[in-house]
Amino acid sequence: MGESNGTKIRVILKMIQIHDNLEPAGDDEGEFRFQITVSSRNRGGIREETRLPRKKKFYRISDNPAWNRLVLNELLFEGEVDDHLEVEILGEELDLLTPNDELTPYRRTFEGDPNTWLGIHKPGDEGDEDPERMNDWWVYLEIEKA
Ligand SMILES: [Ca+2]
Ligand SMILES: [Ca+2]
Ligand SMILES: [Ca+2]
Repeated sequence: MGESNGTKIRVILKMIQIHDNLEPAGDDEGEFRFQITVSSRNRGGIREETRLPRKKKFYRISDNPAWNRLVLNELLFEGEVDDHLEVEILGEELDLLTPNDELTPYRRTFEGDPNTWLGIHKPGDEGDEDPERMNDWWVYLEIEKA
């Protein structure tokens, strides 16, 4: 096998921030749920799926800049990888009378030495093409050594 010196990491969704609640004007809060997949082609294939919220149907989140943050600190993955990790977060805003609305999918691929991935991946630290800085919502993702 010869692949025994991988790096054990934890992937944590620290916080999200909603900039468009995907509701008609005047409705301050959307009802959001998230489907998250952390995967890797290492170790014969890794796939960890998380549904948030875990215990209720949705989070109510406003897009008012004064209170549009939701602190989560949810562990999405813990395990050993060698040189590849993908994180996908699909957000859905629930509606009763019309089809649900979807947030822009968040997708990021990490490659190379996992030690170079460590830290908080957040909006605004990578210029115009920042993957965490989407038009309708922002993602704060932490990768730490386990
Ligand atoms: Ca809606
Ligand atoms: Ca709604
Ligand atoms: Ca970033």
